[in-house]
Amino acid sequence: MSSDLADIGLIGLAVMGQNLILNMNDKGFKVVAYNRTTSKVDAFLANEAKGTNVVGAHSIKELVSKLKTPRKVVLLVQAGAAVDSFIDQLSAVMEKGDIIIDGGNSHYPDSIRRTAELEAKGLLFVGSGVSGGEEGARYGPSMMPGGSAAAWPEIKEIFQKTAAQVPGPNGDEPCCDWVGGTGSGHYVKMVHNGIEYGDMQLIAEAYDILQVRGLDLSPSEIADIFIKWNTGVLDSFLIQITSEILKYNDDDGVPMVQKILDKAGQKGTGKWTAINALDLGTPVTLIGEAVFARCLSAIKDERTRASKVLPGPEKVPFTGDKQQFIDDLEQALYASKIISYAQGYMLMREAAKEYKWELNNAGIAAMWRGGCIIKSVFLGDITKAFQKTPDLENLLFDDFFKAAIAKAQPGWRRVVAQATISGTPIPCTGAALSFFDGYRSETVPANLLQAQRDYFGAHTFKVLPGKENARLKAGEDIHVNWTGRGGNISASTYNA
Ligand code: 2AM
Repeated sequence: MSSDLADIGLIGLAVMGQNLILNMNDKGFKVVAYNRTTSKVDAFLANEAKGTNVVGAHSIKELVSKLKTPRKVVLLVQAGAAVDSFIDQLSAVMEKGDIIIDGGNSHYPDSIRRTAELEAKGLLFVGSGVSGGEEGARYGPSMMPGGSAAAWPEIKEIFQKTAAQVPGPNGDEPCCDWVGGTGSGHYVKMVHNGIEYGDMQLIAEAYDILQVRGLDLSPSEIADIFIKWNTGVLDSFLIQITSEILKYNDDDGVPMVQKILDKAGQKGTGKWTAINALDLGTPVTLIGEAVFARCLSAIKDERTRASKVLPGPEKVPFTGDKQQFIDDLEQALYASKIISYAQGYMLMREAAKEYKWELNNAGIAAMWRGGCIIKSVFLGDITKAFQKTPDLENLLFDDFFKAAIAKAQPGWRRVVAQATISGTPIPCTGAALSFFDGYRSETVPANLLQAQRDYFGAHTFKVLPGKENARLKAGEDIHVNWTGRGGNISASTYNA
């Protein structure tokens, strides 16, 4: 009898859920399917799941009764109230040690709360980012599980076999590993999406530099450049699809990309990443700029009015060495991408401190190597960097990336300069270079900011080591009476 029991249950028969079930079935696992609207269970069994080992359930009780212990149920339902509703229903009939996995697009604070609530009842909870869309779910997504650590050995085999596989030195490696503690799976998925915003915007900027305002190349010519780049350090899914997009023509032969309204949408995960970066005080400038670039794109009517009244530089045909400039641009894109991932890891490092996670840094990059939108060869190099030095302070300190940035730097600067002169907006490429220049600076002009703050608000400052004297004492909060007028009171005692 027990051999008839299923390995895992899944609730939520939208396309993602259906595809994940079929994927798990292909990998040899027996899955029970359930959905709020139970007619979808019957329809699924009669159609997509016909001839498979998938079984159906028409109630939560039936679903739970058909599972091996410890029971494992994946939720792939709309984020928010639906997740809480199913967690309530499941926890009423599940037993100690059973596992609920939320594979939807939940915001990580919800996953932190749910883990605590379920662990208090003796159940285990895993919040798992699942990336790769419908195609990924069907043939191998990137899966980022985190939460109750005791759940991992129980779900590891199913998750790692269901996930995308990428070739490694010792055979195929799954794009799924344990991320860390409660909420970290959905957190890392959120950062992944933020990084995706950055990668896309960087590619869009390179395209813009190559088109009318820069080298004046056609979409098809730009596609050829991207095809070549896709064989080098930029080898990635996004570069590949961009080349395919740029080659795609409408029925009249006009490139489709030239007919698409330049207003970008967004669903919110990039914004969440940027907000979290602000909350944690971490300079994740590139993702922030990528989100704002979409916001700026969205005010098309206002931009159209501005374009009529705010002149830019005269268009001057590019006279330099075109191939050199294209090579420079490749390096600028690569260097900016390194900065973006370095910033993403800085954020995850801060979050790990804040939420008391021990994050699997090498594993995170490894999970993103396949199955998801940001998959790339480059992520293999990040995996190696963190395998070599698990507590690497910053990706930019790794020898490989240090050398890569050093090599890219001259071209990167030429591209930023050229784009600035020609009036081409490069919010992310430019922000990346400014961040790099700030990060590598022992001295930044924050001394002046502190002086200004002290001048107008008596906010005090600390003395620079080596410059102490009787007036400027080490370790003290110092206030100077800059004008000779008013009092000597500091902002800690005086709130104007
Ligand atoms: P449905 O088919 O019964 O609408 C994606 O929308 C998935 O989330 C679907 O399986 C959908 O179930 C489910 N879902 C959305 N909102 C829900 C809710 N409030 N309660 C239960 N399931 C919900």
